[in-house]
Amino acid sequence: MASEKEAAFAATPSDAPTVFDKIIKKEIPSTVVYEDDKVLAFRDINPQAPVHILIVPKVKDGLTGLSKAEERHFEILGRLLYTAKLIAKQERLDDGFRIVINDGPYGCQSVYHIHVHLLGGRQMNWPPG
Ligand code: IU
Repeated sequence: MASEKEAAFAATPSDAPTVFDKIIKKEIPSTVVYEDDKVLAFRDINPQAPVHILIVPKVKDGLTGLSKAEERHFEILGRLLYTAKLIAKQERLDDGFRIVINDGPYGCQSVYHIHVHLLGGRQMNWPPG
């Protein structure tokens, strides 16, 4: 499998449907840990920590990445972060966790459907790579 960096540079930033649409529609299996009418959260297929969960809006509404955010996205952006907090509790990440939103090639974004990474279960390092 290509490295995340290679995948990010190979990805074409666009508003086209992505693999996440198929995961949301359950056309591709995933391990869902949380779902409501607006948000789906599932385990990352290539985990970078003992707990690595992606939290995605069910409707992209132009939000390919955070850099495309507009005022109409305030509610869903807040909901994504609040859901991350709920799942951190559900996963018992009581000693801490990390939230990541990659944006664009330099941010190592490979899927152009905004998503919040929730990482935990080990000591994180700083600065990040
Ligand atoms: P990124 O921030 O765009 O780089 O994150 C995309 C993530 O989606 C990355 O961590 C992949 O491992 C993950 N992923 C997945 O969980 N299931 C898939 O079918 C595909 C990517 I493609």
